[in-house]
Amino acid sequence: MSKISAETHPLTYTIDAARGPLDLKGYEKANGYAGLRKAVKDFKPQEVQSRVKDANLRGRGGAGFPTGIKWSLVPMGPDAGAKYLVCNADEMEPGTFKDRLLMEQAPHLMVESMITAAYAIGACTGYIFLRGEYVVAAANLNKALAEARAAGLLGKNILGTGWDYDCFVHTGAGRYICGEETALINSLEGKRANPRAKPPFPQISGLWGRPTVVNNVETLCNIPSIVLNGGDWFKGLSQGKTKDGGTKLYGCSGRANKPGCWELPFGTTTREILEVHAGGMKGGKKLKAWLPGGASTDFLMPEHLDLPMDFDTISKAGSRMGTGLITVVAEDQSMVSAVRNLEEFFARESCGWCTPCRDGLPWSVRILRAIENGEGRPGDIEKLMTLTKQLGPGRTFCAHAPGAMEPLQSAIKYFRGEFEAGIRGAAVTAAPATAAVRG
Ligand code: L3W
Repeated sequence: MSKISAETHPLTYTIDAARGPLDLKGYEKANGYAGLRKAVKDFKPQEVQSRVKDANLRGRGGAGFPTGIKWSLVPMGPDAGAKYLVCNADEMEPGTFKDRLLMEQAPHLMVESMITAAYAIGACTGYIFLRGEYVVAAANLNKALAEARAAGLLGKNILGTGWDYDCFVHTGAGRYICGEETALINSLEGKRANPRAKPPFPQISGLWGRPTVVNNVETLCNIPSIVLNGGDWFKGLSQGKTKDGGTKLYGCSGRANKPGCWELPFGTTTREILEVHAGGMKGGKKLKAWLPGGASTDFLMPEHLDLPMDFDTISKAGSRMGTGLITVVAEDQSMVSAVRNLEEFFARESCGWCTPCRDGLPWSVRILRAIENGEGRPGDIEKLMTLTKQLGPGRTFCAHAPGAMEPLQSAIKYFRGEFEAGIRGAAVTAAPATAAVRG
């Protein structure tokens, strides 16, 4: 990896700088709060929005929606009334741990980002909706918020602007579905975490029915340096590897030698992530398949390793980049077992609000368990394929079940032979791919 500097690795630089003292003093020494100070001194809120739009910052939570466009949908002006900024820090996607690192190791970056983004949309209150198990992050963030409050960076008349804003940590009670933005909003309101129908999008009607922006941790943490350095600088960080700008916290887990998370130019290839940063496959095994970013994406194959990891390229290859933290499966691992494990997770985490998701996911688990034990019945693969359609996009309230069907449909597509082996009564064994590679 090239030398870490604020100009080339804005997130890692801050993490490294904060690693000594996590406190306000240490953060300010590393140019902390300079982005916020510049925003309130040099720019009107809409000008901060324009800067973020120029940077073409796309959401890092999994969907890649342009942040500047999301913000521009929020009503502005003196009569706009109460507005909220919510940070989606309910990081629970299997294999995804990038936001935890940011919040634990650079809590003031999160706080500065929550203030700067709130200034841009004119929010009166911010909430960091934090995964309940992230106790170290909660402690560090609460300490950083208290320090910022004491320094006049939060509260009344922030930095003499006349603008009042405060920000709070709200810890979740442990449900994956709270990462879906409208379920998160219901949970924040004290209701059961069922997703709401969209539209209306939260930017128009969100928390307490008021305009609300929900952004991911990593997305927000890019804001201060974009304000400081501008959109062209941000776009240049991807070094021409892709048309999307910036760096990305990519990662790797599964059967790799050195699982981890690294800030790299957007559009870095998976081969580089796996072979250079994660040290290759454990025990010299061959790579069998990989998930690009969390469990709710389609498996890709070794033939896809040289594609740039960006939203559009990975979509064209038949999957989604998602969170960009890959999970690798080795040649001797069973795809049926891998998928059964993932579907168990999704079935357990369904909120139960709509029937296809509530009943369809446990059904897929029962069939997969039978196949895994060599007790599958003729027609089971077809039943699974039907489920992937019936739980697919447009059939459910939110993206939970359609996301859950992605690893299943792609595993059957590429490794149908392994599923068939479980139906004939044979024990499940790892087998080579049986389908042609897409894209
Ligand atoms: C205004 C429109 N706003 C979309 C906004 C929307 C939201 C953002 C993305 O799921 C996926 C999911 C996971 N006018 C808009 C609009 N927006 N159209 O854009 O919206 P959307 O619906 O595309 O996605 P989503 O429902 O937010 C995100 C997948 O990412 N994922 C990652 C999961 C990550 C975690 C985690 O722990 N960090 O769970 C991985 O693949 O499955 O499909 O703000 O309001 N017309």
